[in-house]
Amino acid sequence: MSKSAGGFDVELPPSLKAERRGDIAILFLARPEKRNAIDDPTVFGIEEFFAALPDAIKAVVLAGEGEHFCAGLDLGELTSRDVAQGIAHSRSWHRAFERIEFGKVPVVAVLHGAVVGGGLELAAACHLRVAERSTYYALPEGSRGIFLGGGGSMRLPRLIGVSRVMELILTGCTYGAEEGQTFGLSHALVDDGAGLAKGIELAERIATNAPLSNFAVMHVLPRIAESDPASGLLTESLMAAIAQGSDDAKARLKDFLEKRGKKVLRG
Ligand code: 1HE
Repeated sequence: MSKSAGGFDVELPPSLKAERRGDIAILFLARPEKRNAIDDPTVFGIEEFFAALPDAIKAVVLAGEGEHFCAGLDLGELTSRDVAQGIAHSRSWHRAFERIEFGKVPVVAVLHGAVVGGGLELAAACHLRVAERSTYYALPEGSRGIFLGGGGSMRLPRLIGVSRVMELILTGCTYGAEEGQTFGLSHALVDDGAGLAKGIELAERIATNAPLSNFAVMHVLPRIAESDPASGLLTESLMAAIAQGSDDAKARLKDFLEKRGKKVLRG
């Protein structure tokens, strides 16, 4: 186990660091000297980390060290790949990011500074995004002569629509943190330096949910949303019955009915 694995039973490259805080894991992109650009070892490290998460971990926070969340693909690696290697490389990103999106537990990304190219694709694979005010978003693929390769063509249109993804790539424009919040790239917008605490707060809140509800949100809800309505509604009914039939749900409902459960209060 490498020193940077933070007690997790996984070998991490120097570009990743993990920490554990109770039932929350924090994974840092830790290559600030290259603005957390994602090279092959980082992609494989992300895949391994999420595949090997212990059952005791109930939510993950993903953040970046240094001034930027992530400068995207390591452009230095690109020059040496032929077409077949390019496909294999993109597929390796797909595998790694699927481990996040359809992994064991929800993942909260904490964004600041540049969230560009593959960095935005990585953020889009997470379930919630907290953005600090310094955050800006871009897809410079057009100017680099490349294309999305980390699942962004699938995930980003779901967040902001095909039209805005086109705008980002065709014009090379950037969206600031406020625009990102309005367009649906982030769920929370916080002051600079406050992102990690907010991300941990959300992860701790997620960790108190019933695991089966979190599973349904991660794995079933997105599939329902892409189903035809009849199949989607049937799947919803099946999932609802499975969830409410669990001992966990019964205990939580009993707690509420016997005045022990938390009320839903605005705050
Ligand atoms: C890098 C990379 C990188 C920085 N690959 N080395 N991504 C991009 O097109 C973004 C390219 N990066 C930038 O535009 C800027 O670096 C930033 C705006 C993110 C940050 O600027 P700054 O002034 O803080 O840093 P810097 O001086 O530009 O970079 C510091 C070092 O990081 C420098 O290396 P050094 O050896 O000269 O110190 C940079 O070369 C290095 N660096 N970004 C490699 N991306 C699955 S497909 C995904 C497709 C994409 O992601 S396309 C988008 C690629």
